[in-house]
Amino acid sequence: MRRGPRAKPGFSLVEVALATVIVGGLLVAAMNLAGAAASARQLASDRSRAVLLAEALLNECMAMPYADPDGSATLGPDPDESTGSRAAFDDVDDYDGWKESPPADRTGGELDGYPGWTRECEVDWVNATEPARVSATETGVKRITVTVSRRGQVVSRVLALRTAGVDAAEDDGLGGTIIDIGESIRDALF
Ligand SMILES: [Ca+2]
Ligand SMILES: [Ca+2]
Repeated sequence: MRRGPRAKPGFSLVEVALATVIVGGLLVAAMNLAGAAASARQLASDRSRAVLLAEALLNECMAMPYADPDGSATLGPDPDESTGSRAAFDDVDDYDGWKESPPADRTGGELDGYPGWTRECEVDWVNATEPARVSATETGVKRITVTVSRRGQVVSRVLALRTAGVDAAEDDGLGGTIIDIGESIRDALF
């Protein structure tokens, strides 16, 4: 009795479909991995640029006198100092409420390469022994917080404490401590 012809070896439709699905899945995984690596690189780059931006404004602010030379005792710029740039700022708390997008130099010239970036500053009186506690009145200690964001996401935040005593002691002009914003410090101060 003759047997029918044996099926030729090859791939069935199901096998081909399965292989296509597997290869497709691997491709997607590889692309996701590449995408994640690119995002991580972008994030690292953003973070280092953001820290530089934040520290530049923090240092500029810290170099100012603690108190306004004209005697104004309220936080924030006086009316004649609100010129749209930081050119007329003459004391630490003039930077309170400052917000710029994109970041600019003191005279208002936009910094190249930062479209979509925002830099802002907040200055508060804080308790000398407990800098997490904000005070409504003068304490002799101002806490300066600079935040840099990109497209609405905070990328860097640095802060420092500035005391009135530094001016009296005629320190090196950078009185205070720049505090690196580790998670523990963030928890303690925000
Ligand atoms: Ca002022
Ligand atoms: Ca002021």
